[in-house]
Amino acid sequence: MKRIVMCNQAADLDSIACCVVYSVSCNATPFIPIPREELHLRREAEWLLGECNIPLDSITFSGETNPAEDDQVVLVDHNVLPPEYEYLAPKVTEIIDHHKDEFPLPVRKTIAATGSCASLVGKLLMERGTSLPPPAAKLLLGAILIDTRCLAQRHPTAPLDREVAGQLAAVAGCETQALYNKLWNLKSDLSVFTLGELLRKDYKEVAVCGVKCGFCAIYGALESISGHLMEEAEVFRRGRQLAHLAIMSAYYENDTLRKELALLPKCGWNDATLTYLNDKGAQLEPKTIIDGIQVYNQKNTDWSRKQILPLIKERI
Ligand SMILES: [Mn+2]
Repeated sequence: MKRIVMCNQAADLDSIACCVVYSVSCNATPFIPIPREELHLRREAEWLLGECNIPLDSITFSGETNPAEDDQVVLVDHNVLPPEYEYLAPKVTEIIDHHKDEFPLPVRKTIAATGSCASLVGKLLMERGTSLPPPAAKLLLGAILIDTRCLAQRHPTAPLDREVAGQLAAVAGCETQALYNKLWNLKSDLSVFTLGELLRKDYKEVAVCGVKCGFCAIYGALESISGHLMEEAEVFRRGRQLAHLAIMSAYYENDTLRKELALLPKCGWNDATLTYLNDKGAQLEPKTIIDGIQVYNQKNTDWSRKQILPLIKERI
């Protein structure tokens, strides 16, 4: 019986932590669907894996395995398979996730609206009486802290995130604020990346009837990023044969959370989609034009890609 635990295509710290920890508990291979050489773009994840003594050669990346040969697939931190892995749907046996449930088949599902999927994985393993070694607890804890901005009293932190983080911190024996500060500094320092790397760093893609739409999430104001946004984004879009590309940014300005959204290329679809998103509650307002790209201020900052992506998908 060959089994993989697959993390989501953005491969953020939450996803990687859930994938690595849960795969050990169910005797499966952790599968991260990005090229191995792109792990270094997730500096906080790379650092925490090392800190928790997780050997990188115990993890499988895209191009290193053929998931078609596996018998069972467990999905963590996502329930919509990326277009190139859609064929795996009949092999999915279990899903642990905190995104809107869009998986059409009746499999074992643990899905709840927590800030971090790692909270659900941690809870599940502790409920099952699985002994969590301190490094595994630390890996999950780090993911929860990053996703909830150190358990901040605002969306998306849920009571379960706090409860599980407390239990994991006790097992890991580590100080949460110090761990968060280290991870946050690694995650928020974008100066080491090119614009092309920033577009690839936290990327998801959906397809409807062969029409592909990409979605880049960037930490930092789009205006503050050096490089020609339109040129780089168009190279990125054409390289992946995307009909549409959405770029979302999030950042703090004097402790106030700001979010921006831009849609490419310029076409009538954009206007209709923006109207649709606003009808649903996104509160998008024109903000500025960067390199010919209209950037919108997303005043509903409670919404992240988790909410926007399924709505955009409805519009493809
Ligand atoms: Mn997640």
